[in-house]
Amino acid sequence: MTVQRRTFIAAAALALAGTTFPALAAKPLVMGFSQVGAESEWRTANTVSVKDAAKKAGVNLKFADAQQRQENQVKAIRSFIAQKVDVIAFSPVVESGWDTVLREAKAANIPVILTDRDVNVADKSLYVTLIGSDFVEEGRRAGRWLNEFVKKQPGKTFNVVELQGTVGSAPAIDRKAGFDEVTKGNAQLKLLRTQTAEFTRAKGKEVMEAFLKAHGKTINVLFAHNDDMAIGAIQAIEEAGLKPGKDIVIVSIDGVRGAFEAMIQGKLNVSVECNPLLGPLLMQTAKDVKAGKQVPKRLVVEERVFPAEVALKEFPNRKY
Ligand code: GYE
Repeated sequence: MTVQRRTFIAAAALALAGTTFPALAAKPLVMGFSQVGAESEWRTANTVSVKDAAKKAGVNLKFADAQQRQENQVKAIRSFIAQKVDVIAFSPVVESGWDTVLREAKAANIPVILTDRDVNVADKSLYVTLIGSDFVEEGRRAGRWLNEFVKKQPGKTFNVVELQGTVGSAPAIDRKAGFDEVTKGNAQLKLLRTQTAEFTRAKGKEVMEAFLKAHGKTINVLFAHNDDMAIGAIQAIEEAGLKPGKDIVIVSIDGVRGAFEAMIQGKLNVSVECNPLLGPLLMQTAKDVKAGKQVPKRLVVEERVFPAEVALKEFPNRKY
């Protein structure tokens, strides 16, 4: 084939693409995504959801794992700015300390979408929207379940220990606030200890061991800010010769598969759902933002409460 003929065919193909198949010619949206880490089952499901949704939506995803460190997230965001991505999305490990880097993104004209966790910035124009759960409401739901539970044993006082999530993170702050709000007037509940276990199983076990050493059988209730810490604590409780779910009532949050398994075995009493499947809504929102559409400042996902009694029936329907 001559050079001229080849050029002609290429030009004709391009013209065809431009007219008949515009999708082939369109440039894919490039998204830089900074993930918190891989600290929990929830986080793993969230990562899978984001990656799968990007593939399905034809979004070119640049994924960075921050290993639970804010400085890694700041670095990743700066590198996304340098690469001139179309949209930056991230799940901020903690709430504060984002003003400078978000101002840099704004100066570069790159829209920022928050997923899962909120930031604490004075200038709300530094991000377009936050897609995720209402963590205060999740904390309230955990507290309300506990209020109902203790009501069935009037006159009895319940000593509570609490495992908090990552210090300074939106879910740790908000879940505690929601739980405290609905339980503070309950004279049957007494908070013995509260400490962070960083949303991980290993830390959940370690901190629960310390709680048990200090307070032993006097602990009646554990409130864990996520299922993974509760699952770690269950091991500690069993190793101490006690029955999780019976000797110590356990309330946690997320509704991941591991929690359902623990509930089916009678070791966990309730898990408040937190939906990690944010990928499809994130991709749609990114496309809308890029197309110049107005999007709501807050997009909240629907969630439920799963007490142990329904765990077996609900298990086959669970997606994470
Ligand atoms: O509950 C926990 C994870 O930010 C909602 O982070 C998320 C929380 C989730 O590590 O398991």
